[in-house]
Amino acid sequence: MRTTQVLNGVWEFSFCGAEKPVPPFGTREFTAVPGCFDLMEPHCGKRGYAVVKRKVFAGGLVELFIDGLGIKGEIFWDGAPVGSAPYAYMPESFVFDAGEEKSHELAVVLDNRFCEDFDPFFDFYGYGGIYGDVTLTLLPATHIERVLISTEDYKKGTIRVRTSVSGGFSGEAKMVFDTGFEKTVQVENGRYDGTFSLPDFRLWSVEEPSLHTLDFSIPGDEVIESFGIREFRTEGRRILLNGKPVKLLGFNRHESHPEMGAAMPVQLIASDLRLLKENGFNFIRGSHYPQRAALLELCDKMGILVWEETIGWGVKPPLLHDEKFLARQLEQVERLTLRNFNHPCIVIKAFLNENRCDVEETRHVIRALYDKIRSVDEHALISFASNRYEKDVTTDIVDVVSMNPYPGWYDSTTETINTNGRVKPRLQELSDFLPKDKPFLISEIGAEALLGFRDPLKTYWSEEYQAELLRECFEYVLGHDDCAGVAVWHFADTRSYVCGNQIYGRARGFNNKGILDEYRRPKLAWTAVTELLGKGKK
Ligand code: ADA
Repeated sequence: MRTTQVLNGVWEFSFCGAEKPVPPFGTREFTAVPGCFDLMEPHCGKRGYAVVKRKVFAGGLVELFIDGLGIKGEIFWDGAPVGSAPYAYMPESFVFDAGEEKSHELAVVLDNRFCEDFDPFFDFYGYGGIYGDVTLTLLPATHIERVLISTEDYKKGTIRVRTSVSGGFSGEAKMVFDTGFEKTVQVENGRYDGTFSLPDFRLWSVEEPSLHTLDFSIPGDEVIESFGIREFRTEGRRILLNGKPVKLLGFNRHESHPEMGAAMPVQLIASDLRLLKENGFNFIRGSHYPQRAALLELCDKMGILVWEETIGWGVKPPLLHDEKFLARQLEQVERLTLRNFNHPCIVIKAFLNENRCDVEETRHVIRALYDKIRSVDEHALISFASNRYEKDVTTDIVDVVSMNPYPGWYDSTTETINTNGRVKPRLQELSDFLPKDKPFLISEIGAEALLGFRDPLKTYWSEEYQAELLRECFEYVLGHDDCAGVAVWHFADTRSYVCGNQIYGRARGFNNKGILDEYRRPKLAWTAVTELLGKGKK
Protein backbone atom coordinates (compact mmCIF):
# COMPACT_ATOMS: atom_id res chain seq x y z
CA MET A 1 0.00 0.00 0.00
CA ARG A 2 1.03 3.57 -0.56
CA THR A 3 2.41 5.87 2.08
CA THR A 4 3.06 9.54 1.42
CA GLN A 5 5.48 11.85 3.17
CA VAL A 6 5.01 15.60 2.92
CA LEU A 7 8.47 17.08 2.49
CA ASN A 8 7.57 20.74 3.02
CA GLY A 9 9.58 22.61 5.63
CA VAL A 10 13.08 23.94 6.09
CA TRP A 11 15.53 22.78 3.40
CA GLU A 12 19.22 23.48 3.00
CA PHE A 13 19.97 26.12 0.38
CA SER A 14 22.61 27.95 -1.60
CA PHE A 15 22.30 30.65 -4.23
CA CYS A 16 24.93 29.98 -6.91
CA GLY A 17 24.44 32.81 -9.40
CA ALA A 18 25.73 32.01 -12.88
CA GLU A 19 27.53 28.89 -11.72
CA LYS A 20 25.50 25.73 -12.14
CA PRO A 21 25.72 23.67 -8.95
CA VAL A 22 26.87 20.08 -9.36
CA PRO A 23 26.80 17.12 -6.99
CA PRO A 24 27.82 16.84 -4.20
CA PHE A 25 25.83 19.97 -3.54
CA GLY A 26 27.37 22.22 -0.91
CA THR A 27 24.91 24.44 0.92
CA ARG A 28 25.47 27.30 3.31
CA GLU A 29 22.00 28.56 4.14
CA PHE A 30 18.40 27.48 4.69
CA THR A 31 15.17 28.22 2.90
CA ALA A 32 11.47 27.45 3.14
CA VAL A 33 9.79 24.93 0.85
CA PRO A 34 7.36 26.03 -0.50
CA GLY A 35 9.02 29.43 -0.79
CA CYS A 36 10.54 31.92 -3.23
CA PHE A 37 14.21 32.41 -2.44
CA ASP A 38 14.45 35.57 -4.52
CA LEU A 39 12.08 37.40 -2.18
CA MET A 40 14.35 36.74 0.79
CA GLU A 41 17.40 38.81 1.65
CA PRO A 42 20.21 38.59 0.69
CA HIS A 43 18.96 37.16 -2.64
CA CYS A 44 16.06 39.54 -3.36
CA GLY A 45 15.64 40.11 -7.08
CA LYS A 46 18.64 37.98 -8.03
CA ARG A 47 18.62 35.63 -10.99
CA GLY A 48 20.70 32.51 -11.39
CA TYR A 49 21.02 28.96 -10.15
CA ALA A 50 20.19 27.84 -6.64
CA VAL A 51 20.13 24.49 -4.94
CA VAL A 52 17.67 23.29 -2.31
CA LYS A 53 18.10 19.93 -0.62
CA ARG A 54 17.05 17.78 2.29
CA LYS A 55 17.32 14.27 3.66
CA VAL A 56 14.50 11.82 3.03
CA PHE A 57 14.10 8.36 4.56
CA ALA A 58 12.74 6.12 1.79
CA GLY A 59 13.49 3.13 -0.42
CA GLY A 60 12.09 1.18 -3.37
CA LEU A 61 9.88 2.65 -6.06
CA VAL A 62 8.76 6.20 -5.30
CA GLU A 63 6.79 9.03 -6.86
CA LEU A 64 8.07 12.50 -6.09
CA PHE A 65 5.51 15.25 -6.65
CA ILE A 66 6.36 18.96 -6.87
CA ASP A 67 3.40 21.29 -7.19
CA GLY A 68 5.12 23.90 -9.35
CA LEU A 69 8.50 25.57 -9.28
CA GLY A 70 10.21 28.44 -11.04
CA ILE A 71 11.52 29.07 -13.47
CA LYS A 72 13.05 25.65 -14.18
CA GLY A 73 14.37 22.79 -12.09
CA GLU A 74 16.36 19.58 -12.18
CA ILE A 75 15.88 16.87 -9.60
CA PHE A 76 18.68 14.77 -8.07
CA TRP A 77 18.51 11.76 -5.76
CA ASP A 78 21.80 11.05 -3.99
CA GLY A 79 23.46 13.20 -6.63
CA ALA A 80 22.01 11.32 -9.63
CA PRO A 81 19.54 13.10 -11.95
CA VAL A 82 16.00 11.66 -11.73
CA GLY A 83 14.03 14.20 -13.73
CA SER A 84 13.63 17.74 -14.86
CA ALA A 85 10.87 20.33 -14.51
CA PRO A 86 11.31 22.58 -17.54
CA TYR A 87 8.05 24.54 -17.29
CA ALA A 88 7.39 27.19 -14.64
CA TYR A 89 4.36 26.49 -12.42
CA MET A 90 3.74 23.06 -13.96
CA PRO A 91 2.94 20.40 -11.34
CA GLU A 92 5.25 17.46 -12.05
CA SER A 93 5.60 13.85 -10.85
CA PHE A 94 8.79 11.81 -11.05
CA VAL A 95 8.71 8.04 -10.61
CA PHE A 96 12.08 6.42 -9.85
CA ASP A 97 13.82 3.73 -7.86
CA ALA A 98 14.94 5.26 -4.57
CA GLY A 99 17.27 2.32 -3.84
CA GLU A 100 17.79 0.79 -0.44
CA GLU A 101 15.57 1.88 2.43
CA LYS A 102 17.68 4.46 4.24
CA SER A 103 18.31 8.18 4.42
CA HIS A 104 18.85 9.70 0.95
CA GLU A 105 19.53 13.20 -0.30
CA LEU A 106 16.88 14.90 -2.44
CA ALA A 107 18.17 18.01 -4.21
CA VAL A 108 16.49 20.38 -6.66
CA VAL A 109 18.66 22.66 -8.77
CA LEU A 110 16.56 25.72 -9.50
CA ASP A 111 17.23 28.20 -12.25
CA ASN A 112 15.25 31.44 -12.19
CA ARG A 113 16.95 33.02 -15.20
CA PHE A 114 14.67 34.04 -18.04
CA CYS A 115 14.50 31.67 -20.98
CA GLU A 116 12.60 31.22 -24.25
CA ASP A 117 9.52 29.95 -22.43
CA PHE A 118 9.61 32.67 -19.76
CA ASP A 119 10.52 35.99 -21.24
CA PRO A 120 11.38 39.08 -19.14
CA PHE A 121 8.64 40.78 -21.17
CA PHE A 122 5.96 38.71 -19.36
CA ASP A 123 3.75 41.02 -17.33
CA PHE A 124 4.21 39.00 -14.12
CA TYR A 125 7.26 38.39 -12.02
CA GLY A 126 9.20 35.17 -12.64
CA TYR A 127 10.01 33.94 -9.14
CA GLY A 128 12.70 31.45 -8.22
CA GLY A 129 11.76 28.70 -5.79
CA ILE A 130 9.47 25.79 -5.15
CA TYR A 131 5.95 27.20 -5.29
CA GLY A 132 3.88 24.34 -3.89
CA ASP A 133 3.89 21.13 -1.88
CA VAL A 134 6.55 18.47 -2.27
CA THR A 135 5.49 14.91 -1.45
CA LEU A 136 7.07 11.49 -1.79
CA THR A 137 4.88 8.42 -2.15
CA LEU A 138 6.13 4.86 -1.84
CA LEU A 139 4.70 2.91 -4.77
CA PRO A 140 4.13 -0.82 -5.10
CA ALA A 141 6.03 -2.33 -8.07
CA THR A 142 2.72 -2.87 -9.86
CA HIS A 143 0.81 0.33 -9.30
CA ILE A 144 -2.07 2.36 -10.64
CA GLU A 145 -0.67 5.13 -12.79
CA ARG A 146 -3.80 7.01 -13.64
CA VAL A 147 -7.59 7.01 -13.18
CA LEU A 148 -9.53 9.32 -15.51
CA ILE A 149 -13.24 9.83 -14.85
CA SER A 150 -15.45 11.70 -17.31
CA THR A 151 -19.17 12.43 -17.42
CA GLU A 152 -20.79 10.89 -20.49
CA ASP A 153 -24.43 11.59 -19.69
CA TYR A 154 -25.11 13.91 -16.78
CA LYS A 155 -28.83 13.17 -16.79
CA LYS A 156 -28.32 9.45 -16.23
CA GLY A 157 -25.15 9.72 -14.14
CA THR A 158 -23.22 7.86 -16.82
CA ILE A 159 -19.48 8.05 -16.33
CA ARG A 160 -16.49 6.64 -18.16
CA VAL A 161 -13.56 5.35 -16.11
CA ARG A 162 -10.20 4.84 -17.80
CA THR A 163 -7.23 3.58 -15.89
CA SER A 164 -3.69 2.65 -16.59
CA VAL A 165 -1.70 0.25 -14.42
CA SER A 166 2.06 -0.22 -14.63
CA GLY A 167 3.86 -3.26 -15.97
CA GLY A 168 1.08 -4.33 -18.34
CA PHE A 169 -0.89 -5.71 -15.36
CA SER A 170 -3.83 -7.98 -16.17
CA GLY A 171 -6.27 -9.03 -13.50
CA GLU A 172 -9.18 -7.95 -11.34
CA ALA A 173 -9.72 -4.43 -10.11
CA LYS A 174 -12.35 -3.20 -7.70
CA MET A 175 -14.19 0.09 -7.76
CA VAL A 176 -15.98 1.40 -4.70
CA PHE A 177 -17.84 4.70 -4.88
CA ASP A 178 -18.77 6.97 -1.96
CA THR A 179 -22.42 6.16 -2.64
CA GLY A 180 -21.73 2.53 -1.71
CA PHE A 181 -21.93 1.32 -5.32
CA GLU A 182 -19.29 -1.33 -6.09
CA LYS A 183 -18.06 -2.93 -9.28
CA THR A 184 -15.41 -5.51 -10.07
CA VAL A 185 -13.77 -5.17 -13.48
CA GLN A 186 -10.95 -6.69 -15.50
CA VAL A 187 -7.79 -4.79 -16.34
CA GLU A 188 -6.16 -6.07 -19.56
CA ASN A 189 -2.56 -5.23 -20.33
CA GLY A 190 -2.59 -2.33 -17.92
CA ARG A 191 -5.82 -0.82 -19.28
CA TYR A 192 -9.41 -0.62 -18.16
CA ASP A 193 -11.96 1.49 -20.01
CA GLY A 194 -15.59 1.19 -18.95
CA THR A 195 -18.75 3.27 -19.16
CA PHE A 196 -21.66 2.76 -16.77
CA SER A 197 -24.21 4.68 -14.72
CA LEU A 198 -23.62 5.47 -11.09
CA PRO A 199 -26.76 4.82 -9.03
CA ASP A 200 -27.78 7.53 -6.53
CA PHE A 201 -25.48 10.12 -8.12
CA ARG A 202 -25.58 13.84 -7.40
CA LEU A 203 -24.76 16.52 -9.94
CA TRP A 204 -21.92 19.01 -9.50
CA SER A 205 -22.90 22.64 -10.04
CA VAL A 206 -21.89 26.13 -8.98
CA GLU A 207 -24.76 26.26 -6.51
CA GLU A 208 -24.36 22.70 -5.24
CA PRO A 209 -20.84 21.46 -5.85
CA SER A 210 -21.44 17.82 -4.91
CA LEU A 211 -18.42 15.61 -5.33
CA HIS A 212 -18.09 11.86 -5.54
CA THR A 213 -15.12 9.63 -4.78
CA LEU A 214 -13.94 6.50 -6.52
CA ASP A 215 -11.70 4.08 -4.66
CA PHE A 216 -9.98 2.06 -7.39
CA SER A 217 -7.90 -0.92 -6.25
CA ILE A 218 -5.87 -3.79 -7.62
CA PRO A 219 -4.06 -6.36 -5.48
CA GLY A 220 -1.42 -4.37 -3.56
CA ASP A 221 -2.45 -0.88 -4.66
CA GLU A 222 -5.31 1.54 -4.27
CA VAL A 223 -6.03 5.17 -5.19
CA ILE A 224 -8.95 7.42 -4.28
CA GLU A 225 -10.04 9.97 -6.87
CA SER A 226 -12.50 12.78 -6.31
CA PHE A 227 -14.72 13.79 -9.26
CA GLY A 228 -17.96 15.52 -10.13
CA ILE A 229 -20.74 14.59 -12.50
CA ARG A 230 -21.50 17.55 -14.74
CA GLU A 231 -21.55 18.62 -18.35
CA PHE A 232 -20.24 21.80 -19.93
CA ARG A 233 -21.42 22.39 -23.45
CA THR A 234 -22.03 25.36 -25.70
CA GLU A 235 -25.22 26.32 -27.49
CA GLY A 236 -24.92 29.33 -29.76
CA ARG A 237 -23.51 32.16 -27.70
CA ARG A 238 -24.05 30.43 -24.35
CA ILE A 239 -22.10 28.11 -22.12
CA LEU A 240 -24.35 25.51 -20.52
CA LEU A 241 -23.68 23.70 -17.26
CA ASN A 242 -25.89 20.64 -16.95
CA GLY A 243 -28.13 22.00 -19.68
CA LYS A 244 -28.63 25.44 -18.12
CA PRO A 245 -26.92 28.66 -19.21
CA VAL A 246 -24.20 29.77 -16.86
CA LYS A 247 -22.62 33.20 -17.09
CA LEU A 248 -18.99 33.26 -16.06
CA LEU A 249 -18.45 36.21 -13.72
CA GLY A 250 -15.10 36.72 -12.16
CA PHE A 251 -11.46 37.54 -12.43
CA ASN A 252 -8.10 36.76 -13.82
CA ARG A 253 -6.00 35.83 -10.84
CA HIS A 254 -2.25 35.60 -10.42
CA GLU A 255 -0.81 33.34 -7.77
CA SER A 256 1.10 36.20 -6.27
CA HIS A 257 1.69 37.97 -3.01
CA PRO A 258 4.22 40.73 -2.29
CA GLU A 259 5.96 38.76 0.44
CA MET A 260 5.42 35.19 -0.69
CA GLY A 261 5.49 35.56 -4.43
CA ALA A 262 4.09 32.52 -6.19
CA ALA A 263 4.33 30.35 -3.07
CA MET A 264 1.10 31.49 -1.46
CA PRO A 265 -0.06 29.53 1.57
CA VAL A 266 -3.25 27.55 0.98
CA GLN A 267 -4.99 29.62 3.65
CA LEU A 268 -4.54 32.77 1.54
CA ILE A 269 -5.65 31.01 -1.62
CA ALA A 270 -8.77 29.86 0.23
CA SER A 271 -9.41 33.34 1.52
CA ASP A 272 -9.18 34.80 -2.02
CA LEU A 273 -11.67 32.23 -3.23
CA ARG A 274 -14.06 32.82 -0.35
CA LEU A 275 -14.01 36.56 -0.97
CA LEU A 276 -14.87 36.00 -4.59
CA LYS A 277 -17.60 33.45 -4.00
CA GLU A 278 -19.29 35.31 -1.14
CA ASN A 279 -19.50 38.43 -3.25
CA GLY A 280 -21.39 36.87 -6.12
CA PHE A 281 -18.60 35.80 -8.49
CA ASN A 282 -18.26 32.26 -9.84
CA PHE A 283 -15.19 32.24 -12.09
CA ILE A 284 -11.44 32.60 -12.14
CA ARG A 285 -9.12 32.52 -15.06
CA GLY A 286 -5.89 30.96 -13.85
CA SER A 287 -3.75 33.46 -15.65
CA HIS A 288 -1.32 32.64 -17.08
CA TYR A 289 -0.10 29.22 -15.96
CA PRO A 290 -1.09 25.95 -14.29
CA GLN A 291 -2.81 26.36 -10.95
CA ARG A 292 -1.85 24.77 -7.66
CA ALA A 293 -3.55 21.48 -6.72
CA ALA A 294 -5.02 23.10 -3.60
CA LEU A 295 -6.70 25.84 -5.64
CA LEU A 296 -8.41 23.31 -7.91
CA GLU A 297 -9.49 21.23 -4.94
CA LEU A 298 -10.97 24.31 -3.28
CA CYS A 299 -12.78 25.35 -6.47
CA ASP A 300 -14.22 21.84 -6.84
CA LYS A 301 -15.52 22.04 -3.29
CA MET A 302 -16.73 25.65 -3.42
CA GLY A 303 -18.35 25.59 -6.86
CA ILE A 304 -16.03 28.06 -8.59
CA LEU A 305 -15.41 27.65 -12.33
CA VAL A 306 -11.79 27.68 -13.48
CA TRP A 307 -10.14 28.53 -16.78
CA GLU A 308 -6.99 26.42 -16.94
CA GLU A 309 -4.04 27.71 -18.98
CA THR A 310 -0.49 26.71 -19.84
CA ILE A 311 2.30 29.24 -19.78
CA GLY A 312 3.03 31.32 -22.88
CA TRP A 313 2.42 35.06 -22.88
CA GLY A 314 2.27 37.31 -25.92
CA VAL A 315 4.30 34.88 -28.01
CA LYS A 316 4.92 36.05 -31.55
CA PRO A 317 6.75 34.75 -34.60
CA PRO A 318 9.36 33.48 -35.11
CA LEU A 319 9.13 31.67 -31.74
CA LEU A 320 5.38 31.10 -32.14
CA HIS A 321 5.93 29.25 -35.40
CA ASP A 322 8.96 27.32 -34.26
CA GLU A 323 8.36 23.55 -34.27
CA LYS A 324 10.42 22.96 -31.11
CA PHE A 325 8.41 25.60 -29.28
CA LEU A 326 5.20 23.95 -30.45
CA ALA A 327 6.46 20.54 -29.28
CA ARG A 328 7.02 22.01 -25.79
CA GLN A 329 3.57 23.60 -25.79
CA LEU A 330 1.98 20.32 -26.85
CA GLU A 331 3.75 18.52 -24.05
CA GLN A 332 2.47 21.09 -21.55
CA VAL A 333 -1.19 20.96 -22.60
CA GLU A 334 -1.11 17.16 -22.64
CA ARG A 335 0.44 16.90 -19.18
CA LEU A 336 -1.91 19.44 -17.69
CA THR A 337 -5.05 17.99 -19.27
CA LEU A 338 -4.17 14.55 -17.96
CA ARG A 339 -3.22 15.72 -14.49
CA ASN A 340 -6.31 17.84 -13.87
CA PHE A 341 -8.73 15.68 -15.81
CA ASN A 342 -11.00 14.82 -12.87
CA HIS A 343 -11.59 18.35 -11.59
CA PRO A 344 -15.21 19.26 -12.27
CA CYS A 345 -14.46 22.96 -11.74
CA ILE A 346 -12.44 23.30 -14.96
CA VAL A 347 -14.73 24.88 -17.53
CA ILE A 348 -12.18 25.95 -20.14
CA LYS A 349 -8.78 24.60 -21.16
CA ALA A 350 -6.52 27.15 -22.77
CA PHE A 351 -3.01 28.07 -23.86
CA LEU A 352 -0.86 30.86 -25.33
CA ASN A 353 -2.41 34.04 -23.98
CA GLU A 354 -2.46 36.83 -26.58
CA ASN A 355 -0.49 35.06 -29.28
CA ARG A 356 -0.26 36.50 -32.80
CA CYS A 357 -3.42 34.83 -34.01
CA ASP A 358 -3.90 37.41 -36.76
CA VAL A 359 -1.28 35.62 -38.85
CA GLU A 360 -2.32 32.76 -41.12
CA GLU A 361 0.60 30.46 -40.06
CA THR A 362 -0.62 30.61 -36.46
CA ARG A 363 -3.67 28.56 -37.39
CA HIS A 364 -1.48 25.48 -37.49
CA VAL A 365 -0.30 26.13 -33.90
CA ILE A 366 -3.80 26.71 -32.53
CA ARG A 367 -5.15 23.69 -34.38
CA ALA A 368 -2.37 21.44 -33.08
CA LEU A 369 -2.88 22.55 -29.46
CA TYR A 370 -6.64 22.24 -29.81
CA ASP A 371 -6.32 18.71 -31.22
CA LYS A 372 -3.90 17.66 -28.50
CA ILE A 373 -6.29 18.68 -25.71
CA ARG A 374 -9.19 17.11 -27.59
CA SER A 375 -7.29 13.82 -27.95
CA VAL A 376 -7.10 13.56 -24.15
CA ASP A 377 -10.43 15.12 -23.22
CA GLU A 378 -13.21 14.71 -25.71
CA HIS A 379 -15.60 16.98 -23.77
CA ALA A 380 -13.35 19.95 -22.88
CA LEU A 381 -14.28 23.47 -23.92
CA ILE A 382 -11.11 24.81 -25.52
CA SER A 383 -10.17 28.45 -25.98
CA PHE A 384 -7.40 31.01 -25.64
CA ALA A 385 -7.40 34.71 -24.84
CA SER A 386 -6.98 36.78 -27.97
CA ASN A 387 -6.04 40.43 -28.37
CA ARG A 388 -6.31 40.44 -32.15
CA TYR A 389 -10.06 41.12 -32.05
CA GLU A 390 -11.52 41.57 -35.56
CA LYS A 391 -8.21 40.42 -37.08
CA ASP A 392 -8.15 37.05 -35.30
CA VAL A 393 -8.06 34.31 -37.97
CA THR A 394 -8.59 31.38 -35.58
CA THR A 395 -12.07 31.94 -34.15
CA ASP A 396 -13.38 29.02 -36.22
CA ILE A 397 -11.05 26.59 -34.40
CA VAL A 398 -11.83 27.22 -30.72
CA ASP A 399 -15.03 26.29 -28.84
CA VAL A 400 -15.31 29.59 -26.98
CA VAL A 401 -14.12 32.86 -28.54
CA SER A 402 -12.32 34.76 -25.78
CA MET A 403 -11.15 38.33 -26.22
CA ASN A 404 -9.08 40.72 -24.09
CA PRO A 405 -10.42 44.14 -25.08
CA TYR A 406 -9.28 47.17 -23.10
CA PRO A 407 -11.78 49.90 -24.06
CA GLY A 408 -11.11 53.05 -22.11
CA TRP A 409 -7.56 51.98 -21.38
CA TYR A 410 -5.21 50.83 -24.14
CA ASP A 411 -7.48 51.99 -26.93
CA SER A 412 -7.90 55.50 -25.56
CA THR A 413 -7.16 58.56 -27.56
CA THR A 414 -6.66 61.95 -25.97
CA GLU A 415 -9.76 61.38 -23.88
CA THR A 416 -8.46 60.82 -20.38
CA ILE A 417 -11.48 61.50 -18.24
CA ASN A 418 -14.76 59.70 -18.01
CA THR A 419 -15.21 56.34 -19.69
CA ASN A 420 -18.83 57.10 -20.51
CA GLY A 421 -19.59 55.83 -23.92
CA ARG A 422 -16.40 53.85 -24.52
CA VAL A 423 -16.86 50.45 -22.91
CA LYS A 424 -20.34 49.37 -23.98
CA PRO A 425 -20.08 50.39 -27.65
CA ARG A 426 -16.76 48.60 -28.03
CA LEU A 427 -18.08 45.40 -26.44
CA GLN A 428 -21.14 45.61 -28.64
CA GLU A 429 -19.04 46.18 -31.75
CA LEU A 430 -16.92 43.15 -30.96
CA SER A 431 -19.93 41.03 -30.15
CA ASP A 432 -21.59 42.00 -33.44
CA PHE A 433 -18.49 41.05 -35.38
CA LEU A 434 -17.71 37.67 -33.76
CA PRO A 435 -19.29 34.36 -34.79
CA LYS A 436 -22.83 33.93 -33.53
CA ASP A 437 -22.58 30.19 -33.08
CA LYS A 438 -19.92 30.29 -30.36
CA PRO A 439 -19.85 31.84 -26.91
CA PHE A 440 -18.13 35.22 -26.69
CA LEU A 441 -16.23 35.55 -23.42
CA ILE A 442 -14.43 38.67 -22.24
CA SER A 443 -11.29 37.03 -20.95
CA GLU A 444 -9.72 40.34 -19.82
CA ILE A 445 -10.82 43.93 -19.39
CA GLY A 446 -9.72 46.57 -16.91
CA ALA A 447 -7.86 49.73 -16.01
CA GLU A 448 -5.03 50.65 -13.67
CA ALA A 449 -5.97 52.21 -10.33
CA LEU A 450 -3.75 53.02 -7.38
CA LEU A 451 -5.40 52.28 -4.05
CA GLY A 452 -5.98 55.57 -2.29
CA PHE A 453 -5.72 57.73 -5.40
CA ARG A 454 -9.17 59.31 -5.42
CA ASP A 455 -9.91 62.01 -7.94
CA PRO A 456 -13.20 63.78 -8.68
CA LEU A 457 -12.02 64.29 -12.28
CA LYS A 458 -11.81 60.50 -12.67
CA THR A 459 -8.33 60.76 -14.11
CA TYR A 460 -6.51 57.72 -15.39
CA TRP A 461 -5.08 55.65 -12.48
CA SER A 462 -7.78 56.91 -10.09
CA GLU A 463 -10.03 54.49 -8.26
CA GLU A 464 -13.00 56.37 -9.68
CA TYR A 465 -11.93 55.81 -13.28
CA GLN A 466 -11.48 52.09 -12.79
CA ALA A 467 -14.77 51.80 -10.90
CA GLU A 468 -16.71 53.48 -13.67
CA LEU A 469 -15.08 51.41 -16.39
CA LEU A 470 -15.78 48.11 -14.64
CA ARG A 471 -19.31 49.12 -13.72
CA GLU A 472 -20.01 49.77 -17.39
CA CYS A 473 -18.49 46.43 -18.29
CA PHE A 474 -20.62 44.49 -15.81
CA GLU A 475 -23.75 46.36 -16.87
CA TYR A 476 -23.05 45.21 -20.41
CA VAL A 477 -22.26 41.60 -19.49
CA LEU A 478 -25.25 41.21 -17.15
CA GLY A 479 -27.55 42.81 -19.70
CA HIS A 480 -26.55 40.67 -22.69
CA ASP A 481 -27.44 36.99 -22.92
CA ASP A 482 -25.17 36.73 -25.94
CA CYS A 483 -22.11 37.46 -23.80
CA ALA A 484 -20.92 34.35 -21.95
CA GLY A 485 -19.20 36.27 -19.21
CA VAL A 486 -16.20 38.24 -18.09
CA ALA A 487 -12.93 37.76 -16.27
CA VAL A 488 -11.85 41.20 -15.08
CA TRP A 489 -8.17 41.99 -15.43
CA HIS A 490 -7.55 41.38 -12.53
CA PHE A 491 -8.29 40.20 -9.00
CA ALA A 492 -5.38 41.75 -7.09
CA ASP A 493 -2.40 43.96 -7.91
CA THR A 494 0.55 41.78 -8.87
CA ARG A 495 4.29 42.27 -8.99
CA SER A 496 5.36 42.63 -12.59
CA TYR A 497 8.28 43.85 -14.70
CA VAL A 498 11.28 45.19 -12.90
CA CYS A 499 13.24 46.16 -15.97
CA GLY A 500 12.83 47.37 -19.52
CA ASN A 501 10.59 50.05 -20.93
CA GLN A 502 7.39 48.38 -19.82
CA ILE A 503 8.07 49.44 -16.23
CA TYR A 504 6.83 52.93 -17.16
CA GLY A 505 3.27 51.61 -17.27
CA ARG A 506 3.72 49.66 -14.06
CA ALA A 507 3.88 52.02 -11.09
CA ARG A 508 5.68 50.40 -8.13
CA GLY A 509 6.70 47.58 -10.44
CA PHE A 510 3.15 46.21 -10.08
CA ASN A 511 0.34 45.63 -12.53
CA ASN A 512 -2.14 47.82 -10.66
CA LYS A 513 -5.30 46.80 -12.49
CA GLY A 514 -6.36 44.75 -9.46
CA ILE A 515 -9.87 45.40 -8.20
CA LEU A 516 -8.14 44.75 -4.88
CA ASP A 517 -4.60 45.80 -4.07
CA GLU A 518 -1.87 43.23 -3.45
CA TYR A 519 -2.96 42.83 0.20
CA ARG A 520 -6.56 42.32 -0.95
CA ARG A 521 -7.72 45.78 0.19
CA PRO A 522 -10.70 46.82 -1.96
CA LYS A 523 -10.67 49.68 -4.42
CA LEU A 524 -13.83 51.59 -5.34
CA ALA A 525 -14.38 49.26 -8.30
CA TRP A 526 -14.92 46.33 -5.93
CA THR A 527 -17.84 48.11 -4.30
CA ALA A 528 -19.21 49.26 -7.66
CA VAL A 529 -19.22 45.77 -9.13
CA THR A 530 -20.34 43.83 -6.07
CA GLU A 531 -23.24 46.25 -5.64
CA LEU A 532 -24.28 45.51 -9.21
CA LEU A 533 -24.22 41.80 -8.39
CA GLY A 534 -26.47 42.53 -5.45
CA LYS A 535 -23.85 41.76 -2.83
CA GLY A 536 -21.60 44.65 -1.93
CA LYS A 537 -19.91 43.33 1.18
CA LYS A 538 -16.31 42.43 1.83
C1 ADA B 1 -2.67 41.67 -21.33
C2 ADA B 1 -2.17 40.42 -20.62
C3 ADA B 1 -2.18 40.53 -19.13
C4 ADA B 1 -1.79 41.92 -18.67
C5 ADA B 1 -2.71 42.94 -19.29
C6 ADA B 1 -2.32 44.37 -18.93
O1 ADA B 1 -3.91 41.58 -21.81
O2 ADA B 1 -2.83 39.26 -21.01
O3 ADA B 1 -1.30 39.57 -18.60
O4 ADA B 1 -0.48 42.17 -19.04
O5 ADA B 1 -2.61 42.87 -20.68
O6 ADA B 1 -2.45 44.74 -17.78
O7 ADA B 1 -1.84 45.09 -19.81
